[in-house]
Amino acid sequence: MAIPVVDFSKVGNGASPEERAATMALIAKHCEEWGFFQLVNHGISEELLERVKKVCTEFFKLEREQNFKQSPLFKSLSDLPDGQKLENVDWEDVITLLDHNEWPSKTLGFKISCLHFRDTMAEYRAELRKLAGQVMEVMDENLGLPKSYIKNAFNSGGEEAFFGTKVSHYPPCPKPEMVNGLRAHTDAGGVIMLFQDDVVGGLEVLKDGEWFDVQPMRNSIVINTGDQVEVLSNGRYKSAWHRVQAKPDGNRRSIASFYNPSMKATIAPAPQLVENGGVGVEAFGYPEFVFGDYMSVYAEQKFDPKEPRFQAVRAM
Ligand SMILES: O=C(O)CCC(=O)C(=O)O
Ligand SMILES: [Fe+2]
Repeated sequence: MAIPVVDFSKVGNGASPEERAATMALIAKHCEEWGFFQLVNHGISEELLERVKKVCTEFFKLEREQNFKQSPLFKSLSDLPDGQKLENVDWEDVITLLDHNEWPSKTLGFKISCLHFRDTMAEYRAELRKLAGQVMEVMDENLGLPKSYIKNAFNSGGEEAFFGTKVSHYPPCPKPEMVNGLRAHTDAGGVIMLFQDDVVGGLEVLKDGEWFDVQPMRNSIVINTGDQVEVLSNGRYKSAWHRVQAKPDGNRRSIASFYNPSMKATIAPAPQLVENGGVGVEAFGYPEFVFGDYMSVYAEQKFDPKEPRFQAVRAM
């Protein structure tokens, strides 16, 4: 079974009321049952997406590939005796783009290709930030929350929401059974938008105790919800476990954009979603906390179950 696909144009202005209602209901169901779905007709131009793929591939080849091949990780894997598995590492090359770090200028010279990378990724990030806003509004509506509820919660605490983009490559792995591409985890933050490789698969999501492929689909955007949406929705939208398998062939490109609360934002279940609102959220399991505190716990426990993280942050 493949993960669900949603035509996002059917929630937009051009859709009939019936089409819109049906698509909104589907998105609600996918958020509740999967925590993962793919958007097509999401409004981001094919031309931009093609450029993003090109500059990211070029960037990896020019700036990263050689280092990866010379990394201690590469050597550890080739030295590892058969039958063993490398623990606590991921077969992944990562750079992260932020608002004030649109490109990792410290590591790069002023090559033309890098300028293309920076400009294209800035354009892409602006589009993805808009898409995050639209997806959050759909979730507000489906959860019966006022418009912009989730966005305002993430932007609380006197700081703007965090918006980061992780550009990953999972190079072909000579011994894929001996290392993970990316170990299983749930995402800490809010709404995650993934532009994954058209061809090379490897991403899997856990549903009802079974792992499912997140099937590559040309120029689609995969949406998943993180731990903070689980808390805000009072458990209606659970963050799903996912992982990436290392693969023997092909270099998998995957660009994950995270729309997360600001570090100072206070996160708690929306009062509208807590039954018998007067009793207090503690009784229902999800704590109220500052997101920065959650992140300090997550930094130590990313690859562990989320429930102890909720417990830890409750005690802070
Ligand atoms: O690379 C991928 O496809 C998934 C990345 C991911 O799950 C993450 O960075 O949290
Ligand atoms: Fe993730």
